[in-house]
Amino acid sequence: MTNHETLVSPVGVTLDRFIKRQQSSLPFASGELSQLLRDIALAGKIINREINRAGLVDITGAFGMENVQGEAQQKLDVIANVRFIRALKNGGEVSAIITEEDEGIIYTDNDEGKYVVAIDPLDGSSNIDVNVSIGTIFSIYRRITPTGTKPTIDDFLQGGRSQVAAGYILYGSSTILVYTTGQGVNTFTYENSLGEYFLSQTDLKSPEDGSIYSVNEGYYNSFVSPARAYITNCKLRDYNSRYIGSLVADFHRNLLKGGIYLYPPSKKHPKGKLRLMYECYPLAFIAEQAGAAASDGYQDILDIEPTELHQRTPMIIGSSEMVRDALSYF
Ligand code: P6P
Repeated sequence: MTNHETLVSPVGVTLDRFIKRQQSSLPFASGELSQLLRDIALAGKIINREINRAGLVDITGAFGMENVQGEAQQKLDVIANVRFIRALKNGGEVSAIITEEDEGIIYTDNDEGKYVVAIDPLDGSSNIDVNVSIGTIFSIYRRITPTGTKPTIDDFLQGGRSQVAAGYILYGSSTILVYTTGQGVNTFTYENSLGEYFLSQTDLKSPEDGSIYSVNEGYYNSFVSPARAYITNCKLRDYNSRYIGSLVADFHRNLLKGGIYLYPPSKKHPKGKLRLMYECYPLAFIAEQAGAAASDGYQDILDIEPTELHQRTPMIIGSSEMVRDALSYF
């Protein structure tokens, strides 16, 4: 490879430049979706800073920074919710939002906005205040109601295969943005000192098989029997058990290394705990784009008919061979 070629290798390009390059292949390449992806990336930078700073303020609390002390008192997931809503409202491309933090549809008053967004602003709530990886999950639809009118619930309940883009931001040892627009999965690593996301992997493909399983073993006895049978077999096969309690972190590790994550129906969550619109649909879109799979035990997650905004579903997601094997127990 000549020096020139190494200089133009895609890895290392900034998110902005990458989006510009991809725009020609984006559906409805009008620039609005590109701008929307930038708006989400910006909100991710702000949340990343809040997460890193909250601990500091908690410890010292005396920096006297304007209202930060107040914000630090608030739970970080509430701060994340406010930041994402503000970024999407100011961006102008989104006409409505649903979020795990609010019961109803949030209207941005940008009725000309062509897109609606479903978002879990900060997933992994049990880990938020104890410095364990957490994440943002987002799903983007092109609205089906006429622009210029007030969006309706129908704009959200289009079904998983109508997503035009989906992704997540993982706030871990480094902050990573992973998204797809239906042309493969690309990952970006955030460089704090430069305030930029840099392309780290293009067209990521997940290993077809693996030996990591992620499930809350504490609920073993309350899971449905097919799940118990599969989990028992994972142990008999000496699989590695890895469960962080943050779906984004478990999903990302399994996507890269090969593995399976399960949240089956249980006594406490007979329909499963995870939310279809802003946890399962987006991760299932990414999984399928990366050659992995996602099911509720009986059908692909992306084929589940949505009926309500905060609908829950069981989910089995990860390496295609492992999901196929797990489904043989259901
Ligand atoms: P449990 C976090 O609340 C979450 O939605 C996922 O991120 C995580 O995998 C799961 O719930 C943890 O749930 O019941 O095992 O604590």
